[in-house]
Amino acid sequence: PLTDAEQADYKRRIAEELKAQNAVLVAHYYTDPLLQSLAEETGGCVSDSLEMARFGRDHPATTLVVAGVRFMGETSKILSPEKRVLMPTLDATCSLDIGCPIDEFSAFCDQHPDRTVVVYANTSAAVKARADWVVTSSCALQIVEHLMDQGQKILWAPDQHLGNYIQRETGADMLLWEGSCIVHEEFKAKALLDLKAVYPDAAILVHPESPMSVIELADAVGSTSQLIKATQTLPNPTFIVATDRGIFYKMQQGAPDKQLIEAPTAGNGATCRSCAHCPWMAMNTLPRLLESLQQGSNEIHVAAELIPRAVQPLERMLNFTR
Ligand code: CIZ
Ligand code: SF4
Repeated sequence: PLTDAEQADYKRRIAEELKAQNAVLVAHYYTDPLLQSLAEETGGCVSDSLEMARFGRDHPATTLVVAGVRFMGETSKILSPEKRVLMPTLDATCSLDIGCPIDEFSAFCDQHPDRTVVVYANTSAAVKARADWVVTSSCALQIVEHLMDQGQKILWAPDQHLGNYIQRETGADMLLWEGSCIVHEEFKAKALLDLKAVYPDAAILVHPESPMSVIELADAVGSTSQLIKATQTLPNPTFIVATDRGIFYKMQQGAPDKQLIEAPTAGNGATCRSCAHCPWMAMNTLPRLLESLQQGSNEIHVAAELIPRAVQPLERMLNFTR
């Protein structure tokens, strides 16, 4: 780990590079608080994947530095092909993206030509290019409702828990791909109930990538930005939070008097691959960020033939949620 002095030095040098290179830093809520605070201090943005995409597209900088996982960098590139997109690492992937390879997915779509293809943002550029709509957890419910109102049947990928939740809420006809997030699927209902007994005044906040048994215990279910808002609007003094612990930085900033507690997972680091913190988000560090800027390394490229097709479902989402 870096000392306080080293952290400050990295931040200063990165801020200088951002300025010199007409670059802006866009960080996800699940990244290290050091990166989130740096994004705030340098005029960048800290948000969920929907607002990261919009911010990057609309910002005048010629280089976007995306701290998050690979699909977020790719989405930025698809929406702004003329901009240079750098990432602290290109190895930060996502179990949802890995679990939905394009060949199998495309074959699945071909078997169900009567269904509108709706994919979560956590997918490759090729999967997006095969989709009719891209959604994130902050807009998935409204978009599925909209499609249902039009009488459409849906093919949903890749997160089965989010898909199940939306199906239950809307009653839409949804055929689900069976992917999952290795962070959220570890939250455990029984242990959560035990913890709630210790904090009876607490509200339980759950991201819908979690299993249904955990969602059923929630006082509020929502995307990262919706859960942050819940800590500011619900009267409870305490919140038990079932999502990546990176979110505590912005939650505590917006609700400084509230007590925030991590929802329990299966076990400790020995038994659980990803106890409330995404191992790929954690690959984003200050030294890697500085190196990427200094060397122009880890630039995101998306195959030119995919961009015109992948941009359509993304713009549909951005226009729908404007
Ligand atoms: O789990 C993720 O990767 C999330 C919540 C992405 C997003 O939509 O911000
Ligand atoms: Fe993917 Fe889960 Fe990590 Fe988000 S938290 S990037 S869904 S593995």
